[in-house]
Amino acid sequence: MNPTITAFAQSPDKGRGLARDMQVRWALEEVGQPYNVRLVPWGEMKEAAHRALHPFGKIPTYEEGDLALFESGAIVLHIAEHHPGLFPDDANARSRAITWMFAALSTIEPPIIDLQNAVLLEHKKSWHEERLPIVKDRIRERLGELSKRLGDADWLDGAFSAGDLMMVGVLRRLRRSGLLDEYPNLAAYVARGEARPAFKRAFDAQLAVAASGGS
Ligand code: GTB
Repeated sequence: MNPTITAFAQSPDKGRGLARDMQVRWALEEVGQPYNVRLVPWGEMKEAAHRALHPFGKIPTYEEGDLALFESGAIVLHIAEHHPGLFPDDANARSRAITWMFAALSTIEPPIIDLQNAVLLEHKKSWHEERLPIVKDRIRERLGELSKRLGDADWLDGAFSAGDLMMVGVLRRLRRSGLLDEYPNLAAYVARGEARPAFKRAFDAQLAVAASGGS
């Protein structure tokens, strides 16, 4: 049975692939696993039926038989563990790929989310202009370190893995800020991820939802 994921019926990004079902779609496309999508309207996101799947009332979720998961990282990990294509065969290399997934979500992403909150939610605060450069510099610190580690390599640790998928997914959220362009090797890394056929299929599927108005 094909898994079913949830996604925004009306995504605020209008299909630019920034909502987190994108990473799940991308992982499923990488491993060639067909999937169904249940679109969740805003009004239903916090209702009991959806909260039974996602305690925090968000997307994405993942259902496969009697298994129900939430958290995009956990879902991508599950997909990578059960299909060839996103984890290396070597056990140590696999653990390193998982380490990069965690690095994406727990080291690189938090200051990026902080910037989004600053721009979207705090822009009218008296201290906004003073705080913004501090928030941006925290991101620069992490990007500088990541950029050094990546160097001239195509991917973070050998072949493309679920670690790269999660990292590219996180870094894409920076595009509008211009910060990514300060690190040409990271900008090229993201472009390499976006050029993968599986990424394009996932992106187009998400865009099609926006184009149809979420019906
Ligand atoms: N840690 C969880 C995960 O990784 O799965 C976070 C899940 C999450 O934040 N989901 C968001 C959500 O459902 C969508 S992805 N929000 C609805 C709510 O909280 O009520 C975050 C997101 C939303 C919108 C854009 N955008 O429009 O650009 C980008 C990212």
